Amino acid sequence: MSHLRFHTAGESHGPALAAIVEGLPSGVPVSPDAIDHELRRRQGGYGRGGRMRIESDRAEILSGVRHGETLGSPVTLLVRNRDWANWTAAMSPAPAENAGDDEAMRRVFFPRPGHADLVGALKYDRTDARDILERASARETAARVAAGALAKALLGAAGISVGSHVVSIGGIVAARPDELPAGLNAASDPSPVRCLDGEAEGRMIDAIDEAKRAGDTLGGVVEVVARGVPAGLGSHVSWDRKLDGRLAGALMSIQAIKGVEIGLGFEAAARPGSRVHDAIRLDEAVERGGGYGRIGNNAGGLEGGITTGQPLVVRAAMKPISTLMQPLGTVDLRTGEPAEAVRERSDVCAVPAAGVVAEAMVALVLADALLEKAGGDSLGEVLRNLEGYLERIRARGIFVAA
Ligand code: EPS
Repeated sequence: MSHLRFHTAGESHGPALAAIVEGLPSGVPVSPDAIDHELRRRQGGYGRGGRMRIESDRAEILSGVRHGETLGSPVTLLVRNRDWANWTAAMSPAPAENAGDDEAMRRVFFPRPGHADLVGALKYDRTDARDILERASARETAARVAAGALAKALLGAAGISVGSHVVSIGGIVAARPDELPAGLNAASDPSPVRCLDGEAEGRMIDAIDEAKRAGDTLGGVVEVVARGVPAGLGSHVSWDRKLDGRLAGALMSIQAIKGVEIGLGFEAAARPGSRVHDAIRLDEAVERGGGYGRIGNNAGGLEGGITTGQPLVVRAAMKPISTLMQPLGTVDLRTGEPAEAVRERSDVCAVPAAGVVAEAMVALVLADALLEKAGGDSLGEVLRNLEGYLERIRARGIFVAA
């Protein structure tokens, strides 16, 4: 991301998480309530553990916003960890007086298979895997969601919305409605698993209960849909400018995400081309596609690394969380002796939350691509640039139609 950049910092049980977002134009409306709404959505979902009863995430805006609008300067967001109060000694930045007390320091010597614990400890030369897992934790995604809320504010001003729903949990697949609701989050958020299929929802909840009883965890698949995306974001000319690659990279960077599909995704590999590609037709109603419509959207709104003007449809597959209450075998990092992996309080299933995180990452990538196409120093300038471009591609569609 070169036009909109962001960084996060913070440990799961440290004082706070932070995000710095750089590159937003001035004049983007920022409502603290809208950021906190996204943070609340991320905290929800059936299958979350005890931590979410401790946290009540809110973003403090430390820079870059004045009187409800961005200034064009870097925006700093801070999300405090309430659980920090219980970890001040174990996570103290200052040298600890009782550093030799492994229990009080909450040191972790039994790395969890599937987590960054072991390879992180090897790579960073740590014996206490807590030095790794605190940052590898999906708690970090709270900062991404706060940053994503700013990207959504920019996109919203440009007529682009980003929503998501859960497609499957633990192998239980939701029936896909013929047409996704226009207000996707309004339809999915009320479901405890953010799923549009009420029947599958019940079975997903039962499966999460069953996994919890068995000391196990469940993964699943989420789908993100962006509407109002103009044709022409991203580019075909170089590998690192292709928007499908940028989206896939951003989604794969989310903790526990192991696969990404765009549109028909892997299914396309099994079909002949005639049943994959979306026929083109003139359709003046398709304003953001320049007057060109499609029969179907198997492409998921992307062709050649460029948006088509159709809804963008991307899915991300999350593996089951690696903290198991019935732990797998591991070794003691101090001695190499066989052991059981650490049992830390954790979630059974965080797939509903992963959808909200995936929305944030998609929004950040799209906002970056929008600024690349129609960038400006103020929101007004961005919107004028976007409108000028849309006018040009619309005129071209009408010309061909005439
Ligand atoms: C996580 C373990 C759990 C989750 C956490 C991610 O935290 P704890 O160890 O404090 O119980 O709740 O997720 C969050 C705190 C969050 O905000 O999403 C892990 O190890 O990845």
